[in-house]
Amino acid sequence: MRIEVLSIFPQMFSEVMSTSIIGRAREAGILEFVAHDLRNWTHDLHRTTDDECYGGGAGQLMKVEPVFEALDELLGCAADVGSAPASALVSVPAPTPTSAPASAPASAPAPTPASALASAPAPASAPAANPAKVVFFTPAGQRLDQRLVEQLAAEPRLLLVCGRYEGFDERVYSRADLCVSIGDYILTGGELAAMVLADAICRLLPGALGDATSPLEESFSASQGGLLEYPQYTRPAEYRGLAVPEVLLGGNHRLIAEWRREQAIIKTAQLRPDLLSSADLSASDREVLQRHWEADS
Ligand code: 6GU
Repeated sequence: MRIEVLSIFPQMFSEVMSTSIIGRAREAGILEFVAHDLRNWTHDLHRTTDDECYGGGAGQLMKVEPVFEALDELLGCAADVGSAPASALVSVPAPTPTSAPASAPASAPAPTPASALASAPAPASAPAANPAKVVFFTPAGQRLDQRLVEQLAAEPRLLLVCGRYEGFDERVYSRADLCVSIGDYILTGGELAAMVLADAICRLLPGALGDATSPLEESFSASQGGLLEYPQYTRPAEYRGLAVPEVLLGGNHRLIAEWRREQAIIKTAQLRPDLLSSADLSASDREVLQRHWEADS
């Protein structure tokens, strides 16, 4: 899968997109990532991407032209973005096992040297043959949840457009396939939201996590019927009077599976009862829930 971002702060992505599971997924070629600097599609000396609001009001808006021109180029051109002028890219190269120590400056705001781009491996599928789904980040977007993450993780190519200031000129949204928000609060820009989405997607990509079954087991995943995950424990079996439930210490896998399902239901009822209405519950799950409510009342 290929994820591209369009931002006036492409360097914000360097560390997050090079660390831990995401970094390894990029090294392994499971995830391709490119951060594009929106300022490369400006035409004035100051590389202006914002302007004041028509009709008055505080704050600046993201201008419409750089976004349109960037999308024209990134979506429309026959050539891969890697063959675009180096000045039009701030690529965040995949980390290599031999890469510089963590204390070395992350890829600087300055454009990536052409040599780094030239040496980057050719993407598995050129974007021209790989139409992107264009996602804008805005507090007015569709609320991100695991279901949406799963849908987007199935796309071959995403182009994530991040705004700053008070948002975008409304006309840019005519270029959006989807607008996404990560919650009911206001961030200073869409970059962190884009990283949240990229992180949540990356761990679903086949091979990204060591244990292939783990993304299926946790909270919110469709395979868990939309419940919170059951409680988990590791050694020691008792710590400061806090004991690991007995059933987990025995090796009876059927009993353990039953206990876990029951705990997932009870935990969801206690902490996120709103999830129960859309959860996929069997008749015996409903009995567990009934017993929990009776015991609780
Ligand atoms: Cl996507 N952008 C901004 N600026 N604020 C947000 C958000 C996005 N999602 C929640 N708050």
